[in-house]
Amino acid sequence: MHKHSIVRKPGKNFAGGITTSELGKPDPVKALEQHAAYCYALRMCGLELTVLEADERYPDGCFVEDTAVITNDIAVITRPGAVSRRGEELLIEKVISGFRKTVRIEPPGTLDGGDIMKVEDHFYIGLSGRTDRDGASQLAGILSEHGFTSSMVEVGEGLHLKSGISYIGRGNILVSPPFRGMIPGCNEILLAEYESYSANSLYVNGNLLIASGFPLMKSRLESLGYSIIELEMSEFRKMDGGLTCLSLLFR
Ligand code: CIR
Repeated sequence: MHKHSIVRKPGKNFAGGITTSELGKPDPVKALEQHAAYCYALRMCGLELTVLEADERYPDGCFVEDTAVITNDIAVITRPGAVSRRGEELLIEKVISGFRKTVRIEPPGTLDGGDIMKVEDHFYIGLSGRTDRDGASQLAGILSEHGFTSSMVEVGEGLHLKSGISYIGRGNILVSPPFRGMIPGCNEILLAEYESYSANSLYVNGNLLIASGFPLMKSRLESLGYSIIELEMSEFRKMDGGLTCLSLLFR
């Protein structure tokens, strides 16, 4: 069970962040409303929230997932792969150090939290445009000192590992077509190509947060008995972000 969550509101210059999507500019007011709904959903899942104000120096700062990897006894502060995002992790480090001992990914390694997927006690570390082998090896070493196993997987397509795949408990993973077959031993729920964005879903305390607008995956998950909370994510999607990206969750 997760007890706490750290989130950061999107700022006025949210549209100034990095994106590859061609969905147009996000509306910062709408983004703030969608963020408030996200926070409400996390509270409904039983989490206590630390809600940070936007820091206008970092237009991508609401995507806090990328700044840390948190286990029950340690928080690994990342070194974001995008140069414009370096510094976000130091702001988060200050907050997390109230909850956990912290250690850092050291230069020249880079690592984004969006590339880290935990499946029970095993961590998958995606090697992507943001996470390099040095950053991944540093994380693997720290995790192993704390009793966790890990393995590296190549992220061929998309921004991060979790842009195309999410572990949703009960041995199930949501997978968009290019990410098929990457995670052994899990039951793959394969998404239609046109519903690929919905692969980034957030399983938290027995509830599954999904982006609205993906009826096919929603009905499949309902038929599997998941308790679903649907959230409008249009503005975050325009900036290549999804549901997992907006929070750090821990016990
Ligand atoms: C970026 O490109 O860094 C942001 N615009 C989106 C980050 C999304 N984060 C995530 O998937 N964990």
